[in-house]
Amino acid sequence: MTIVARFTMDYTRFLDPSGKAVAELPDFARDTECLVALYRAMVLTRVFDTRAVALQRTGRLGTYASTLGQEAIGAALGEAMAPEDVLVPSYRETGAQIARGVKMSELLLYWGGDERGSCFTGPREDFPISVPVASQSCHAVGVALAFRLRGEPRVAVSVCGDGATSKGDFYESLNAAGVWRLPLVFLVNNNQWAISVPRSRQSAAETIAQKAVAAGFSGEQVDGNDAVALRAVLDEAIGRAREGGGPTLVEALTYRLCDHTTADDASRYRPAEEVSGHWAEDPVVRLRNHLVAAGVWRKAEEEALLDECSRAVEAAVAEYESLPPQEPASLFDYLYAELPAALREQRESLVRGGGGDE
Ligand SMILES: Cc1ncc(C[n+]2csc(CCOP(=O)(O)OP(=O)(O)O)c2C)c(N)n1
Repeated sequence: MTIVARFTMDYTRFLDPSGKAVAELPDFARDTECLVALYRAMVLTRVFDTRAVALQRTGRLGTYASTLGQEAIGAALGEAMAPEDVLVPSYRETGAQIARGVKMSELLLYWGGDERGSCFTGPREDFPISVPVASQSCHAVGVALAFRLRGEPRVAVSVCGDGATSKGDFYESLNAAGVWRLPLVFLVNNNQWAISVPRSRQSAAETIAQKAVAAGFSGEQVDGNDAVALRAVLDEAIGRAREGGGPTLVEALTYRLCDHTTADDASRYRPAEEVSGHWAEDPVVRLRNHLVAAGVWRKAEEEALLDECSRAVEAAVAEYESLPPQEPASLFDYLYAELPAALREQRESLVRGGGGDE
């Protein structure tokens, strides 16, 4: 017998759950300002998230997919991507979107059911939130192929959950990205649950990262609650993609500390002890402990930051709530360059006040 292939999967962690360094920190992490920037981004995400859930609970937002427990992923991705790169997100990338300049009021508009929330004033070429799971992996392949054809040194990053990696779209995207060696990073937020389906029933593979092996490129795991590890791994994967080294699959191991969305009640399928155990891994507390131990973060800084974040979030809420509602007919305006006849009729009927479907 001849062995024709072997593979290993790396796992990266720099900070343990208490915030203590367990390996020599990467260069960027020796600059405490850089770590403080990561921490600030994580706290802003959490403050926004808490407020968004409260808005939904009081009937001021349609629905919302919280990112509680996954703040390190968004913050690190936001720092690792260059402005000219393109983010092709799922619905749990609030942190990365804010870090890339999507306005919080736009995110609220989106979750309030308003199309204008997907028309970002900041990152104009970033994709809107994708609710169909894994479809955004295919879109990212198209974006990365365009970069390649135009000879632009830009990278596409698609983000999805562990459940999405069971979809054909995901496998097909990996395959195409591998064959064409595209400048593309697949980031998987493995938060252990796809609504009520646990990771163990999602795939028999030992890691999700190893799905890249079958597509001919490298995959790796990273502690998804360690912002330093995420930033280091994503920097490397994005840098490699930019320099022509092809795609990477990064599996970030984390946990969804919240319900799936505000329409879900996770206590019906998830044991309370499982959730409380994972609070010990809280990514925000982990980085804060590290900064406090390094002597660069004190109570005063924390209070000032919370105050600053609350004020920014309240300003976004005020902006969101002050915008007059969208015209109902705009429902027809964003899918087709030219409306097919049947939809044109419906649109006209809606404008006339006939309810749209006579
Ligand atoms: C194509 C498609 N099928 C089914 C759904 C319904 N759905 C919404 S979220 C979800 C689970 C996704 O889980 P995962 O990919 O792990 O992401 P997470 O929500 O945990 O971040 C499903 C099945 C959908 N949105 N799109």
